[in-house]
Formats: sequence, structure tokens, C-alpha cells
Amino acid sequence: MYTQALNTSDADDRHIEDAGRAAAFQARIDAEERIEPNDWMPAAYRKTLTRQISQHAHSEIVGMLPEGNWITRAPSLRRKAALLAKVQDECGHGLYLYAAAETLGASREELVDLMLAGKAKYSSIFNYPTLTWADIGVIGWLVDGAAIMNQIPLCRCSYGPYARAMIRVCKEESFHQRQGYEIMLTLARGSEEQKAMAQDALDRWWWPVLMMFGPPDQASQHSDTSTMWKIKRFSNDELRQKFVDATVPQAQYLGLTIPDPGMKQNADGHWEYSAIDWDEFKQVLAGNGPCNRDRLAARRKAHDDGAWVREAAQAYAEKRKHRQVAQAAE
Ligand code: BYC
Repeated sequence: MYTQALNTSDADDRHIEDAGRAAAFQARIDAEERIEPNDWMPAAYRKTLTRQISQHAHSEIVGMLPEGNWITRAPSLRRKAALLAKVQDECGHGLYLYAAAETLGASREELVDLMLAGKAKYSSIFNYPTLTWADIGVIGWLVDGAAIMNQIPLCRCSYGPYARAMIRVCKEESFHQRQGYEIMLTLARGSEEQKAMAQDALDRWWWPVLMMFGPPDQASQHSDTSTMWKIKRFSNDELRQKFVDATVPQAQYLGLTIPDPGMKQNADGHWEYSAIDWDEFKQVLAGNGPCNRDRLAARRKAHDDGAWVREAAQAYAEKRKHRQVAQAAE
């Protein structure tokens, strides 16, 4: 009894102390201060950032697969060199992001294992197939375009390492978006077959791209806390709307038709789009999209094939450590 009473009092003190720290933490966020790895932060802030940054890292890595599929089939040396560089950039983004997640105390191994076990999410968009060369144009134009729309505000995210990683990522994504749009422009000004191929790719990717921004605001379970902590600066629906408004004139310039007959421009200038099929989104998140199984199988194989590299790096690090210890003892 007596001991329990002491414990309760300790817990109360801790609770009061944490409440004080949480208030000071929120005041720093409200003052637009950056939170750095060694600063105190509420466990829930750490958890949501680890979740979002690791999902983002997985998306970059899995996102190499649909485009990697076309490196050997790119129609010219120039296109091949640009696509190869783009896919390598995505890998680099994944690595910066895993490094940013590690500053929160999660190891890269455990995060990757969760993804390979199918327990951690990655962006729904990468579960769709790349059937023709025009899909590579659409990915650059729309998938990278959507990614930029979402990631520019993340450059002002309250967590320092994530915000700083996003600055370089956004610069590279902007190059990716232009190379995609240039592919689309070439196809749209090409033969009738090329134009039809470009339209077909737009038809297949349009709705999945709108789903990239996440569930509608009323169904977004993390938005309230992420907005309070200034991880999110705009809601899912706000970013989706900004993306649609920016993209419609680009499609018009290409002479392509957005596959939404109900789309119309409102008096305030915004483009109103039809209802999104959220059942399809839920199915893809549940692992039942067209390519979910292939994507995970490809990542698991790459992970297994790379085991010897990790083992060799580990053995080298241990040898080096022993050498340094021996040298220090001399
Ligand atoms: N796909 O409460 P919500 C790229 C999940 S890569 C799958 O609104 P939040 C690129 C969400 O995680 C692009 N899952 O969540 C790479 C949550 O599930 P959990 C990747 C999604 O976090 C290669 C649940 O649904 N970009 O650019 O407030 C080539 C409820 O959602 C999706 C990023 O990761 C989705 N589309 O907002 C080219 C950006 N949407 O965790 C390009 C960083 C939602 O509770 N992430 N979910 O199990 C974010 O900005 C935010 O996490 C989101 C979602 C806007 C995506």
C-alpha cells in the first residue's frame, strides 16, 4: 500500500512535468521554431513522424520499381539516361528519409523489415502497372507533380531533419516533373498512335494520382494532430484541389482530356472534380491493388540478394573497429 502510494506520487510528478514540457513544446511549434533530434518531444509526435517519414521512405524505394521497369526499353539514349538518373534520385530520397527517421530513434533495419512484412504502408500509387512508355511520362508529370505539391509545404515541417531533407528532394522532383511533361509533350505532338497512347496513360493514372493525397479530410485520422504540430500545413483535400487547379491548364496545353466528364470550373476559378472511388483506395491499401504482391515480392528479392553486401559492410566495420582499438593501445 505504502509503496504504491509513493509510486503514484512519482507518476503524478512525472505527469505534471510532462504536461509542462508538452506546453513548452507546443509553444515552440507555435513560434515556428524547429524541433531537433535531441530536443524533448511528446512520444506521440515522435511516433507520427516516424510513421510518416518511414512510409515516405518506403514510397521512394518501392516507387523505383514501376519506372525501373522501363529503363531498358526507353526509346532513345537521351531518354534512358534521364530515366536512369531519375530512378537513382528516388533511391537517394529514400536514403535521406531513412536517415531522417533514424534521428527519431528507429533503426533502418526495423523500418525496412516492417515494410517487407507488409506491415508498413507506402504510397498507393506504386501499386499500379506501367504498361506503355507514356506511363513514364505520366508518372513524371502527375505523380511527381502531386509529390511536389505535397512536399513543398513539408520543407516548413516543424521537425528539422525532415524539413531539410525535403528541400533537396523537392528540387530533384521538380526536374522529374519537367522530364515527364516533356515526354507527354513529345507524344501529344507526335503521331495519332502516340497521342492515343498519351491519352490512355492519362485515363489510367488520373484517379489513382488524386488518391495519393490521402483520404478526404473528414476521414483523415492523423490530420488534426499533424496540423497542430505543424507537420502538415495544408489538409489532404486542400492539396488535392491545388493540384487539380494547377494540372488542368497543363492538360489543356497538351491537348489531352482529363477523364472526368463531370469536371467544371467554379465561379471562384477552382476546378471541381467528380467523386473519387474511395473503395478502390481502400482495396489498394489492403494489399489488393493490381501490383501490390509483385511490388513486395520484388523488394523482398532485392533485400535477400543484397544480404551479402550488408554482411560484408558489417564485417569490414568490425575489422576497422578492432584495428582502431589495437592502434589506440600501441
Ligand atoms: N497511400 O490520416 P491520413 C514520391 C494512409 S513518393 C498509402 O490522412 P496522414 C515519388 C496514411 O498513412 C510519395 N497510404 O494520414 C517516389 C494513414 O495510414 P496509417 C509519398 C496512404 O499521414 C518515386 C491513413 O491512410 N509521399 O513522391 O495525415 C517516384 C490515413 O491517412 C495514402 C509521402 O509519403 C496513400 N496515398 O496524411 C515518384 C509524403 N494516403 O499510417 C514520386 C509524406 C494516406 O495510420 N506523407 N494513407 O496506417 C504525407 O504527406 C502524409 O502522410 C499523407 C497522408 C498526406 C500521405
